[in-house]
Amino acid sequence: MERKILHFDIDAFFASVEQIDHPEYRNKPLIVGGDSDRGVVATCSYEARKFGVRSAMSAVVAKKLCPNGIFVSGNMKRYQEISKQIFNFIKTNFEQVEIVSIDEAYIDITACDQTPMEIAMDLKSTVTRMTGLTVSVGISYNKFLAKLASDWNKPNGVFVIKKEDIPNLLLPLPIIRIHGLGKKTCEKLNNIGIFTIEDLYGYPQSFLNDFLGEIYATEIFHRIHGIDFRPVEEHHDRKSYGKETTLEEDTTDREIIKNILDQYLIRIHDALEKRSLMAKTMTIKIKYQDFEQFTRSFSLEYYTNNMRILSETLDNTFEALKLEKPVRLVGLTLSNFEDQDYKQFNLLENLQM
Ligand code: TTP
Ligand code: MG
Repeated sequence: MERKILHFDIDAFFASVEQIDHPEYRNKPLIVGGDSDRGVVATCSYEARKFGVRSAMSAVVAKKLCPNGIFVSGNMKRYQEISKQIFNFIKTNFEQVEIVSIDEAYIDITACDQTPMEIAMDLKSTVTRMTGLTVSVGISYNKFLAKLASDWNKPNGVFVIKKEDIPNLLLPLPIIRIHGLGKKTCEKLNNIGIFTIEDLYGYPQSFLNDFLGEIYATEIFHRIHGIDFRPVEEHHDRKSYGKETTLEEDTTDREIIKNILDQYLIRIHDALEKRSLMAKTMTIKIKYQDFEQFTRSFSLEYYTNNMRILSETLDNTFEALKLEKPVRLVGLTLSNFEDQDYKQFNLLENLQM
């Protein structure tokens, strides 16, 4: 039976929360995260996007593009609180929910009585009533297409992708729209004249192996043909959570690197919170300009999900790390998990909570 999958994504999440909490920011180009000149943009309002400002861009570049932009450092606690409120509502009302980030979830609505469009409209209006935020919703028969659909007419959009829309709807899309295909891989493909999904259609699956490795190549090849078997999974049985990225420009600047790691920690911490997990081991990964790479790990004596302890661990591990050459890639992983329900009494943690 064909599945019905809904993808839910809050519009300009951190920036929209700031605009709700501070009416003076409304309808203005607002940039969250660019605290200092060394800062990195976490997100920005749609008003700022008109100027080309984007997530993960340096604050310096953002300021150049949008000189009248208002920069705020953000309030992670508040974003987490709102995220929890929304996802608690969703989890209470739907059986099969997979929360994938602080503002994004998949819901398997195959067994629901209402039509997908009714569900989408109800969900959108309830969340807006509850929080003042707008969300975009995508509906399709698998996760890849549902996510593509929620992105289709953001902000405040709803879009349905049906079987008969494939492949025509996919063909003209630039390959960067394929969820899972990174910026660097896209650049490499662009360099050999592949710009759209249609361009990729001319090649066999094995062609992608050189770029992505065989297993991942199969998955991406499926996706461009509208196939995605991944189930909506309530609990990820993962051994680690991590995030890494190739920098826009290689750098020797420790502050830039630390800033990125700090942002990753926030996101990874959030992912653990959502799954009631605590971690013991933190690993920083660095790849130099010449592709030499190394990792530095630190294991605590106890499991924790306390942000303050995790931040200190990151500060100390990073402090001890020597950078000898320009860096092209930075990554952070937390591993060695335990479920919060099995949390042992820990004096240090209890004191710091
Ligand atoms: P996104 O959903 O990717 O972005 P968004 O909600 O701001 O905008 P959109 O309307 O396009 O969905 O990410 C959710 C939040 O996660 C975002 O508000 C801020 C945070 N974030 C970062 O801190 N760093 C990042 O690089 C990205 C992409 C997001
Ligand atoms: Mg979003």
